[in-house]
Amino acid sequence: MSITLYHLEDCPYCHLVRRKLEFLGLPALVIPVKPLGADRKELKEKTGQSFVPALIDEGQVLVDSSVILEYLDKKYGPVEMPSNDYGIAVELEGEFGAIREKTIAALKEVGFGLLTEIDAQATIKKKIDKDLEPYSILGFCNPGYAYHGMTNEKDIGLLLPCNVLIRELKPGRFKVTALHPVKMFQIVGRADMMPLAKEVTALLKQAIATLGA
Ligand SMILES: N[C@@H](CCC(=O)N[C@@H](CS)C(=O)NCC(=O)O)C(=O)O
Repeated sequence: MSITLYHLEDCPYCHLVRRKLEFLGLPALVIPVKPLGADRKELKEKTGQSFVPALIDEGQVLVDSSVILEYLDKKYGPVEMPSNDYGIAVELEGEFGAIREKTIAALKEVGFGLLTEIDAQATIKKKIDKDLEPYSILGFCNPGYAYHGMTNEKDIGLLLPCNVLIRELKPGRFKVTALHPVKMFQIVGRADMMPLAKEVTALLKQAIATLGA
C-alpha cells in the first residue's frame, strides 16, 4: 500500500485527512506544499490541479477533503473520528439553577466573575422555534489576566471571555465544561504567552475540580 498526501500545515482540510489516516492506521507519505497562492509544481504535475489536500492511493488521484474522507472510509474503514478534546469538564447530578450557581461560585473563588450569559435553549426556541436541551454559555473574566492578554496580543479579545458551557446530558445530569486556554492558545501561536494560558488553565481546572468534589 502506498498513500501520498499533499499537505499544507495551515490547512484545516489537510488536517482532517491526516486525522482520518491516523484513525485508520494507514501510513502515508506526507508531502508539504508551498503556502497559499505559491507555485505548487509537483502537486500540479502529479494531480493536475493545485489545491490541497490531494491524495494519491495506488495511482488513483483524489482531491477535496470530503471526497478523500469518503474514499478512505469506503476502502479502509469506516472509522468514526471523535471531536478533539478542547475543554475541562465535569459531569454533575442536580438541577440546572443550582449547578449554575455552584459554577459561578467556583469560578469566583479562583478570581473569575460572570460577564455574559447566553441561554441558547431559549434563544434558539425564540428565533427559529427549534428545541434544544438546556444549554447555557457563561462568559467569565478575570480583569488582570484579560488586561495582560489584551495589551500583549491585541486580537486576544476574539477568545474572550473564558467560556464555560453548562448543558444537560439527560434529565438531572449536566456537563460543565470550561474552554481549555492552553489548547485555544495553540491557534494564537505565541509561545511567549503560553505561561499566561497555563496559569489560567490551572485556575479553571481548580474551579471545575471543586464542582466535582
Ligand atoms: N473544498 C476543499 C477546500 C480545499 C482548500 O480550500 N484548500 C486550500 C488550502 S486550505 C488551497 O489549497 N487553496 C489554494 C491555494 O492555496 O493556492 C476541501 O475540502 O478539500
